Amino acid sequence: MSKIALVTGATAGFGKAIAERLVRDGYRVIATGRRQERLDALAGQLGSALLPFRLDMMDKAAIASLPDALPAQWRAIDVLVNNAGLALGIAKAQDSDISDWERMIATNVTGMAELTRVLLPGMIARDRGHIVALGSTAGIYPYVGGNVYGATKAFVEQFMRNLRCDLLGKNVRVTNIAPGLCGGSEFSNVRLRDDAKAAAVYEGTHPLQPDDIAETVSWVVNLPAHVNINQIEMMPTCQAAGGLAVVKG
Ligand code: NDP
Ligand code: 8X3
Repeated sequence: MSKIALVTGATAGFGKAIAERLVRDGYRVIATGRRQERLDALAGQLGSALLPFRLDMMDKAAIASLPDALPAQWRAIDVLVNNAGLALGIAKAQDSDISDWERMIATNVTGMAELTRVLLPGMIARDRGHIVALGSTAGIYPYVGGNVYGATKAFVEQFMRNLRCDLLGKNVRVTNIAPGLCGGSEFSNVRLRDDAKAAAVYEGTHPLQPDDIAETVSWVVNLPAHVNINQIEMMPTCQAAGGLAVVKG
């Protein structure tokens, strides 16, 4: 029987590319997100290897009941890809909208951690599993306007590192993938709420693409079971860290 992967945020960007790639790799994939029509379109494209399952990462009750809500033949999840997430706004902290902060924390931190918690006992009982998360270079390198978004991704990184400690001896692998600038997704459209400004972010650059992320996920999950990749930090060649800032005068 083929392995089962659950990919959150599979309606766009990285998640869609990861779902497509894992189906090509021979997995059966549970694709989640809020936009049902996109999940249905993906199922139409990928056939019976893909199960569309609507899940809002801010809906605690839906997350808690997820294992029982899945069809019986889809419950033995081998790989969880914690991909769903978002940035909202680029304002400095003092000018930010608190409701944007709440949505980022509810989705990127609370929902991600709760879904992981709900699926871990099954993986431990079956003595196999892999939790993969999409962190970000924003969780490693600070930048102006990154405030709560970057902090949610720092949470993702440290949560994954701590899970490695808790799961030692349980044959459940844990990997954080932290990409930098990546185009070809809706990330900046969602963040900036302006398609022209979103397009301008990538003008004159050659950013990472969702298929680069999918390739990386495919590599880490298909390694032999005794190999655990703890963390991958990846950037496009056109990007590097910018150094520290100093105010003079
Ligand atoms: P997209 O905006 O293209 O995709 C985000 C996905 O997350 C969508 O499928 C969306 O589905 C889902 N999502 C958002 N909120 C919720 C929610 N409340 N419940 C369920 N699903 C939700 O972004 P990317 O593909 O670029 O980003 C994917 C991940 O990678 C994110 O965690 C992001 O922070 C991270 N990342 C992105 C980088 C980039 O430069 N693009 C770089 C580093 C990390 P729907 O709206 O249908 O619910
Ligand atoms: C996305 C990368 O630098 O736009 O997580 O925050 S960045």
